[in-house]
Amino acid sequence: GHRSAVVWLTGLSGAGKSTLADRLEQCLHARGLHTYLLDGDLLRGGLNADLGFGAADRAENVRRVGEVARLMADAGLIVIVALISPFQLDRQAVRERFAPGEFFEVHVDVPLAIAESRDPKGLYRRARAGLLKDFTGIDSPYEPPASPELYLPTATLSPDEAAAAVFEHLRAAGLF
Ligand code: GGZ
Repeated sequence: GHRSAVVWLTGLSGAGKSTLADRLEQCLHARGLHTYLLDGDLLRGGLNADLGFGAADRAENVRRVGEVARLMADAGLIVIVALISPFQLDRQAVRERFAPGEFFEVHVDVPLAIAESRDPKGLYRRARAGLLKDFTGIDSPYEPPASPELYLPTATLSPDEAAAAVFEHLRAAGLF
């Protein structure tokens, strides 16, 4: 058996959250651990299809995903969340729904210029052109975590290295 937990990946679009989340989930599955991945980009097609990208809608997005993560942790899962979650206050409110040692905030950090140069969906290009409003890092702020459980600079870490760092952190914390 293993303890339940939430691994909350926060960072810019293009920082590598979804890739890291996928690799981490593979690592955990390989060890027989039970997980569920909540990816912001995918949830916005269903559970959060009614929400946009203004500050109030992002707050509701983060709150809702936090509550779903709470339920899944109650069911005994290791929940991986990949959400930009740009506002310190919203992330703090989610943290308070969990016990100490149950919530792991991971700052997936990349310089804006690198995230922008990746731009796999052309979103930064559209935001720069003024075609996409309220885009994080362009005309909407990202507030970095003051004291995350883990800091991962993904400009200098490969996805596998980043996933291994999270895996080792969870093991060192006694999760499994
Ligand atoms: C930020 C946006 C925006 C705006 C669309 N700002 O990297 P992606 O493309 O594939 O995934 C991002 C996703 C962000 O959704 P989140 O639910 O994680 O955001 S938040 O936690 O702030 O509520 C991005 C895409 O949606 N996307 N428009 N304006 N990202």
